[in-house]
Parts: sequence; C-alpha cells; structure tokens
Amino acid sequence: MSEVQKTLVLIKPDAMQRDLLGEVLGRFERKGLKIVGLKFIHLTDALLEEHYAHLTEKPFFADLKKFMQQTPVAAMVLEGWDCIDEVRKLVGSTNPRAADAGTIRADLSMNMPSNIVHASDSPENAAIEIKRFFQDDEIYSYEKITDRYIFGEGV
Ligand code: IDP
Ligand code: MG
Repeated sequence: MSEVQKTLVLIKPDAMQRDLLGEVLGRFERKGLKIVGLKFIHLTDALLEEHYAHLTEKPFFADLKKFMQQTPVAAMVLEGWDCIDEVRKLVGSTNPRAADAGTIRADLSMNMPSNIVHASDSPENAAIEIKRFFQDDEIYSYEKITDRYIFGEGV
C-alpha cells in the first residue's frame, strides 16, 4: 500500500567536487519530492563506522572513509509517496556502470566509491539514518502550493 514516507539522502564528496549538488538536488525536486531537512555535515570516523557498519570488514572500507571525508556532504530528508523505494530507483544501483541509464549514478558517475549519492534502502534504515543525521527540530513540515499535484489527487 502506498504511503507518504521520509528518507535520508547524502550527496557525496564527488558530487560536491564536481559541482553536481544542484543537478542531483534538482532531480529530486523535479520528481516531486519535498525537501524537509537540509544541511552540510562533516562525517567523522565514528559516524562513518556506524553508517557503513555493514562494510567495515571490506578491503575498500579505508578508502571509502577517506573519500567520504574529502568535503562536507549535503544531508537531506526527502518526503513523498513511497519515497524510500522511489529515491533508490532514481539513484540506481551501487555500481554506476551497472546502473540503468537515466538514474543519477548511471548518468553522472563511473566508479565506486564515488557514486554521487547515498539513499536509505528500507523503512527500517530510513528511520535509523534520519535519526543518525538530523535532530527532530531540523526536520520541517510545511505546505507548498504544488502539494495538491504531488500529494493530492492533482486536480
Ligand atoms: P548503496 O550505497 O547502493 O546502498 P552499499 O553496498 O550500502 O551500497 O555500499 C555503500 C557505499 O560503499 C557505496 O555506495 C559505495 O560508495 C561504496 N562501495 C560499495 N561497494 C564498493 C566496492 O566494491 N568498492 C568501492 N566502494 C564500494
Ligand atoms: Mg547501502
């Protein structure tokens, strides 16, 4: 069943270095996702070890950590219908060269770990990751004049 959800997105340092923040953010905006939280964060070792806990034993983990600390990342909470899966669909699969054309990773990147964006992969992880990066009072609830098209019946 469809529901309005929130998800956590990080725009990674390769996008920041390559001036792709606006492009990536714009794709989420154009889809009709509402940005309800947005800020820069410098990812500490501790935060990365928690966020990428499933990867700490991988041979590439040290490089991944170094890469994620090259610049601040733009962290955001997006809201929309089924947005956890919808955002993962827009983002594309982890390896940019295996991602479907039209996705952010396929269109804008070639390599890992520099694949432009992180997005939560399940409702459980979205809840945990939003809490990891945002205080409750940093997430906003507000109306937009486009809500009737995006959230309502569009008439
Ligand atoms: P996801 O970002 O699509 O959810 P995960 O498997 O959770 O993929 O991996 C997190 C991040 O770790 C990837 O987005 C990528 O930046 C990096 N990564 C994953 N696998 C590799 C790899 O084989 N080599 C280098 N970096 C990788
Ligand atoms: Mg993941």
